[in-house]
Amino acid sequence: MLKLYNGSTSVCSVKVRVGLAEKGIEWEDVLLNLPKGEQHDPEYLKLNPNGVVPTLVDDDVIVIESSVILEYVDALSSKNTLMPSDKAAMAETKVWLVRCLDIHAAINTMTFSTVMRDKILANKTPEEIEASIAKMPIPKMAAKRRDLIENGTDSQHVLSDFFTLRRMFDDMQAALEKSKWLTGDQIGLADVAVVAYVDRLERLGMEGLWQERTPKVGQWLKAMQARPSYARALERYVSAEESAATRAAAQKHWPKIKQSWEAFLRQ
Ligand SMILES: N[C@@H](CCC(=O)N[C@@H](CS)C(=O)NCC(=O)O)C(=O)O
Repeated sequence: MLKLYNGSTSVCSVKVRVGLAEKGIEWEDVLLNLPKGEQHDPEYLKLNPNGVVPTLVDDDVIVIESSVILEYVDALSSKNTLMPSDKAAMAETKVWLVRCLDIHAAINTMTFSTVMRDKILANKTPEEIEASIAKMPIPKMAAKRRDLIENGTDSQHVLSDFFTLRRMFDDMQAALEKSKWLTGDQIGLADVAVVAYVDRLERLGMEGLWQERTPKVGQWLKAMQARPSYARALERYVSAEESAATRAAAQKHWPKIKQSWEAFLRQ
């Protein structure tokens, strides 16, 4: 059986779990405790030298990068094919998969400049924080984490990632004005790849980012959340209490984010 090294609430883990559930493929979870730093264990680094989840192990094949894993999983069986067969839709899908790298970075910024920062500052000493950052194998990621913890929502990353978010919402709105799903009338790999990121923003109480300007994003999110794959990939990993606590913790950040977002949109 496929083995998925992943994190219960990690967005790119959710993304792959949604894909597996949409395909109707069973998998075995190996859940890593990310706040504890299990992704930096030397044994795990042999599977994923980037020190991140998810990693898929299919016998002797090791696949990293959530978008690549999604394509791999889709190719495993011809049942519930997610990659569109239409050439233009296929190209659009691949562009969404590439864009996920930037989208992930933006979602990481919104999460770590707000609730994760609060959690880290409340539970770790400065020495412990530095020690966990020092274990991150990619210097660029470590520098960003340090910056988000030092500066929170004042970090330079928040403003620069607004650009990614605005383009994502605008392009989603345009696509969803044409068809029910991002690349056509059937759910596809692009929908599966993006849903966890938008869902995370909603969990952070940031739905105000799309409600007025790009309302199709919210309708699409609801449609994705109503699918059985969402319950299989997300709800069974995160309790209602945990979700409510995250939303409550995020609430205090929204006024500042809203103000900066509106200023950014006026530019
Ligand atoms: N581009 C990678 C990003 C993976 C990634 O950053 N994963 C996060 C969780 S969503 C992680 O493992 N973070 C661990 C850490 O920050 O130390 C992918 O899509 O697989």
